[in-house]
Amino acid sequence: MSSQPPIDDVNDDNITVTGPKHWAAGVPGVTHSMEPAISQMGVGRTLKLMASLNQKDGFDCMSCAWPDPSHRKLAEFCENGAKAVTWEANPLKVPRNFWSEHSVTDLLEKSEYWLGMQGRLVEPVYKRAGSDHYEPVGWDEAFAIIAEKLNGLDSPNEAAFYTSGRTANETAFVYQLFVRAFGTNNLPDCSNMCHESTGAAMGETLGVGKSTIAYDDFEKADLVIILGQNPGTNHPRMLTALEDAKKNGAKIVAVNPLPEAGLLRYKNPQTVKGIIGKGTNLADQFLQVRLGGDMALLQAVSKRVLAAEATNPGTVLDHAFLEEHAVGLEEFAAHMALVDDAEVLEATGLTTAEIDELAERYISSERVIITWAMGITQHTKAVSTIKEIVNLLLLRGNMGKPGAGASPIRGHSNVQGDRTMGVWEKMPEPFMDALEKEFGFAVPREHGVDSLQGIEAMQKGKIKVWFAVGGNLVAAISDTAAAEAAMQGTELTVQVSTKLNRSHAVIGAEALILPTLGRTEIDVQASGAQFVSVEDSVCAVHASHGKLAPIAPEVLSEISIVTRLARAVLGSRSRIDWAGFERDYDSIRDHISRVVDGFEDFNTRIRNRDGFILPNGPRDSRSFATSTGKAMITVNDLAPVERPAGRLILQTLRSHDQFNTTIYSLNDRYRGIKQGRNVVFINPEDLAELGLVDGQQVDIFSEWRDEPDRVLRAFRAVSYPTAKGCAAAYFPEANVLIPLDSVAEQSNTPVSKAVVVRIEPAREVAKV
Ligand SMILES: Nc1nc2c(c(=O)[nH]1)N[C@H]1C(S)=C(S)[C@@H](COP(=O)(O)OP(=O)(O)OC[C@H]3O[C@@H](n4cnc5c(=O)[nH]c(N)nc54)[C@H](O)[C@@H]3O)O[C@H]1N2
Ligand SMILES: Nc1nc2c(c(=O)[nH]1)N[C@H]1C(S)=C(S)[C@@H](COP(=O)(O)OP(=O)(O)OC[C@H]3O[C@@H](n4cnc5c(=O)[nH]c(N)nc54)[C@H](O)[C@@H]3O)O[C@H]1N2
Ligand SMILES: [Mo]
Repeated sequence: MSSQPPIDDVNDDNITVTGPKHWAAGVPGVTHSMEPAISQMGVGRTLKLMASLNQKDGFDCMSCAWPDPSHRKLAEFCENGAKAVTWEANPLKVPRNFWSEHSVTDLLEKSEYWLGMQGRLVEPVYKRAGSDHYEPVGWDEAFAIIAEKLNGLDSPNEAAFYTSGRTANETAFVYQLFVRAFGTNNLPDCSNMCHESTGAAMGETLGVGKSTIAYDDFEKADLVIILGQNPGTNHPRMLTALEDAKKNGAKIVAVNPLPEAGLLRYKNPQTVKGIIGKGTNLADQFLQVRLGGDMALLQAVSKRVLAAEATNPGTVLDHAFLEEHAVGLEEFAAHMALVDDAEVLEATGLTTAEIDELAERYISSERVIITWAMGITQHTKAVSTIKEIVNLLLLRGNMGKPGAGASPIRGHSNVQGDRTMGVWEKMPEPFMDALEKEFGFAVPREHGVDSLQGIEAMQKGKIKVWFAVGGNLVAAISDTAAAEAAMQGTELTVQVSTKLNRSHAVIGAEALILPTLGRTEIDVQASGAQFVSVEDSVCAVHASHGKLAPIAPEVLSEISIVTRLARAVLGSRSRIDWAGFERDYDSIRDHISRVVDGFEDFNTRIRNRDGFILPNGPRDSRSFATSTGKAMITVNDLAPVERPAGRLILQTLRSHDQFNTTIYSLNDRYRGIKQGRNVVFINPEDLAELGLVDGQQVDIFSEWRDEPDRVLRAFRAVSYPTAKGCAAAYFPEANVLIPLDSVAEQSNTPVSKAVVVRIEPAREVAKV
């Protein structure tokens, strides 16, 4: 299919490969984080920022949704948080002559890395139909252009309004309110590509799509099982919580096709031992599972739990819990009896002894937490796999008691809060009723499009306007070529952004870029300095106060942009006090307190230094708002990932130096890669079987149904200890390989962790 977007403009001969590291963080982590910050921002700005990062009167780190402990350390941030902050707070600006010097065609030739390095966006720019250049435009004119376009559509459903998970609660609330007042539920967001499978599985089985534990539960657990997650890179502060859990006697099991550095050993930069010592061995058991093998593994463990109960009746299952709070045990037990051991071994690539050991650990632990992230959610059987996580936990009552529960670890720092605030194409009816009651307009009830359906609707010409608060959809979603063509077929695209990315070059006939303040910056409105709030992975809501002067006086906050847009688009059609929202964010919080469950008295409680924790039925009272009113043990049919002969299963993942589509550097220190990203990690036995050698240039073909192969050319094969039959390459480069309709059942999430690929020697060697 069509060619790949430009990847790094580097000479592939510069790539150095030294093999995986077995420990994470420690002093190198700290120096790695501070060096770029100090060199890009100077000592003064760096110290000011780092001293308030994740502190109670400071701002919330925008890197991930890992929660804050209530006793915060002086430096409550990690290497990758520091990178994210530096990336935003670097005072470099995109200069005005940039727009005349670089055409859109020119920007299409640039890599994500180059685009991100151009500095902060500081003025609105507009690309007219027929022109190949953006040009500066005033704010009022920009809003007028959008209003005219939106109001000229045949139906509000011809526009879609995307959100990336950095958007704060207050912004998300006014944004969804504007979109629904405009008349559509087309509110796709990055969750659709992220934890959507989690929401679907947990919502159905537990009645809540969020973590059922609190931060302190980690230190109370006997066993923490980490499935499909790379905390050393993506949630580095989680390693401190795991270390604390270990100190209190917990055992840790990591299940992953890759021996990720942070899962094996951790050197805590906050302790002397971490700085000069060997650090803490984290995983007591490492299970090198095959891609997509987790569902089989979970079923095999549940089968052993049930077998142990049969041998010693009354001693293994938590009968009191099951009788009072759960349904479905009998059907589940009957189904587990049919689990085929040979099929499990094939799907997981593990040995019987390894699975027995995990089952024994589970049975002998009174308090178990299971955490997971993208290694679980981005598979065809993701929703079923998460239901199996729930099943396993329920069998022994690991729900709603200290030190136990299901803990999806979120990605973007406020992706969970955005959902709570109503950013969802299919918000439940009670929320819509509350919104209607509060604001007195007819809220549209027809479900909107998710991210993938948005692309498909563009392909059919049904979506003509794409508006995005943050994010980089064309780079983040599957099948880059198809997604880009779809986006380029729209009439108007609008990006509200801090920095340039590919989505500013892959645009509709007309396009606008609206620069906005980031979380590090002070947001002053008519009533004074404002703050916003976020919700972390364990449902804790707290305030975030910007600390730096805005990058430029013309740049508007996201709330200013959304409320001014609402006024321009809706005019006298809307009786909502948008100007009042902009003037004082407390007025937004007043409405939220009446519309969103758990936010009563929001303005008072958000001013507590610790914020507050949202109610959670399973966690607080073992109550489950499901269709049966009980926790649901479910029956799910196993369908392991099939690997045709001579093919590999490829996962796409993050390097240590990127945040999603933002590339901080071309290195991946923990995996021993420097100065390049065009690599594919392959097990040495697979390399030999394919007749390839380490370091060879290869082409990667993705085979899907009877469609022509998708291809990624001139990648370097890296011999790496990944599970046999399983390869890995970096996202977003490898997204060209993921077919648009390869999606998780029920959640419609792209299957980014299991692409069937054929790997061949490169037809041409990369340009030097
Ligand atoms: N620094 C930094 N922090 C981030 C991000 C970032 O890009 N950079 N992104 C944020 C976002 S939005 C998210 S969603 C999270 C993502 O956090 P992660 O989910 O940790 O991110 P990935 O890099 O996709 O890593 C997936 C992990 O799952 C493993 N895996 C893949 N497939 C399977 C499988 O089938 N089974 C099992 N058991 N394991 C598997 C991979 O080997 C890898 O270790 O991180 C957030 N935090
Ligand atoms: N193949 C593959 N694809 C994946 C994944 C994968 O593992 N593999 N992971 C998926 C996941 S988990 C996710 S969450 C999505 C991510 O998808 P997105 O959320 O759409 O992508 P990001 O790269 O996080 O968006 C980065 C952009 O956000 C803008 N930005 C940054 N800060 C701010 C801010 O404060 N305000 C505003 N308005 N804009 C800001 C910047 O312009 C930046 O370039 O990607 C998904 N795609
Ligand atoms: Mo994510």
